[in-house]
Amino acid sequence: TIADGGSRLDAIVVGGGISGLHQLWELRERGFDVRLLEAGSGLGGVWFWNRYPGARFDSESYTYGYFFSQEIVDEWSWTEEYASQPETEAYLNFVADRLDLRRHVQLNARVVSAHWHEEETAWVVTLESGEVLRTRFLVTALGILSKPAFPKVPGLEDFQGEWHHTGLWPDRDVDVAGKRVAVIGTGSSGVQIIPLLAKEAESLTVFQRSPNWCTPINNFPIDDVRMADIRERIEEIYQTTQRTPGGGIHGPKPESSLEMTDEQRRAVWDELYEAPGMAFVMGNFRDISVNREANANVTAYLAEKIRGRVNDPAIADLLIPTDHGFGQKRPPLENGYFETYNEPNVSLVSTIDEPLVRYTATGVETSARHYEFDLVVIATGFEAVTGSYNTIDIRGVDGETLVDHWIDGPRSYLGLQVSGFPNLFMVGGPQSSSGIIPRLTETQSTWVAACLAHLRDLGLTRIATTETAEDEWNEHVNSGIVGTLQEDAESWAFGSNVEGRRRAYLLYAGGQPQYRERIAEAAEAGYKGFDLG
Ligand code: NA7
Repeated sequence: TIADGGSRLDAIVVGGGISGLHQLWELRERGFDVRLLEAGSGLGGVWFWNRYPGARFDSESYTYGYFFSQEIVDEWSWTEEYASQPETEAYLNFVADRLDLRRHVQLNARVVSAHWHEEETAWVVTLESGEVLRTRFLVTALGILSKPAFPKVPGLEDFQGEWHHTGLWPDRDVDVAGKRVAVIGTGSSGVQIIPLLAKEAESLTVFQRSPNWCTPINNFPIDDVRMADIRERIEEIYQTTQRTPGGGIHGPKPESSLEMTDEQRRAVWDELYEAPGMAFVMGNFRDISVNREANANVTAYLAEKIRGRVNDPAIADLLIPTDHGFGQKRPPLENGYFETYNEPNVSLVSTIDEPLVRYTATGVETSARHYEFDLVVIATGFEAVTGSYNTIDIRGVDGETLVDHWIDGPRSYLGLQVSGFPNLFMVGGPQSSSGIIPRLTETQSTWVAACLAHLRDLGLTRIATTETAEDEWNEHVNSGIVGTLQEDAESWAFGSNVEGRRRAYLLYAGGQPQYRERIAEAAEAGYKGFDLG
């Protein structure tokens, strides 16, 4: 190990989700003295915290899970094409046990600060408990959607009923039967939980700010025969995930939908609408994501689907987005979502027409009236990507804070490092993420582990990216999004779901294959853009 006495670790990984666990394994395999710090009382990250009813993958279970370990592939059987939260949480715990990762894991270890000490060439990491750890390298695997965002509506502390954020759901049954329930927010989380709450609640009131272009998930069970087939094809499946922009099995159709007749493209869309998972979203014609006319056609097709599934035309109108076209922001996948609004106990309130004013002791007041609730479900999403970084006091060279460095939006080189923050690596950080996150972060964590091994081989202890390299990456990331249809919509990819948050692009629009190529090139060129010392 690099350790030269004292109690300094070689590396600390912050975050015990699917990305952090893989990073831990990579570093441990290469013989580093590594510890993983996790704020929660269990492993799983997103799949530990988001235990609300209906939480599940909308990418295929076997494309979300790990490919790197033959034992895991051989010994784990997924039971559904799109696994539910309990199954995924169990999977990640199985992985931790099977690969003997737990002895490097510290749970209930919330990091409050990480300060760079140049004279020690080390990060000094302080936990909420007051415990102080020293490490040569620090790797953050904080998750892109992990810091819950709340509506800026006052008075939650006055509400006498029960309330939960979907991203902080308690580890117990929440009693819904016979209750008057509210849901605020209709993104992926809202769309997953709403149909299930509607089945049990006495009444369900959905507060919607913007509707989404939801498409059916068409989930199905995986039996032994299918699981055996998946195992047999695992290498081929993996290779597909490495070629598609989103890291899944669905890639865009190269044909132009505009060159087809209306009947021809409708036939394709009918098929995709019935197909499982992200087929409609990621396996659609390439031109719908870049050409406004092509996009308007598919958007009209989906509006018709919504009208066909919702009995009351006025409600259907409310559920049809008018502020963005299909795919301009990440569409939720649904199971019976639209039909839920045909149920007599379900009502839909637009917070555009009727803004939320405050919570009261017994419910919620809007600009129009007061509603009484026993349970309020807050499904307003997350302070995406950089939100989780803002919860830690991270200080680099000369005490500069990361918050200050990112005041005008995130900046990084390759989404891996930030100038002025030596020996700090991000996996699943800003300016790198897109698509199926584990497919991205596995590339990053392998890269980071190889980089640290390279430094060790050369007897070096410090790696820091330059401002020039950071400027170039910033330019590359931002020029990739300017003028696109995605840029023309308000979504969490720009932080727009959170009122008052400065608009800045948080993701990487170049696709996973290009990203992989870029970071591999930098490493092959002797860690171009980094100063090694
Ligand atoms: P999302 O997708 O960010 O959705 C949050 C939802 O909450 C969205 O409908 C927001 O409306 C709504 N929202 C946010 N603030 C308010 C206020 N103040 N009042 C009413 N409604 C509000 O988060 P999710 O948790 O559903 O999903 C996150 C990701 O997880 C998802 O994309 C998948 O990748 C998995 P808006 O559209 O901003 O007007």
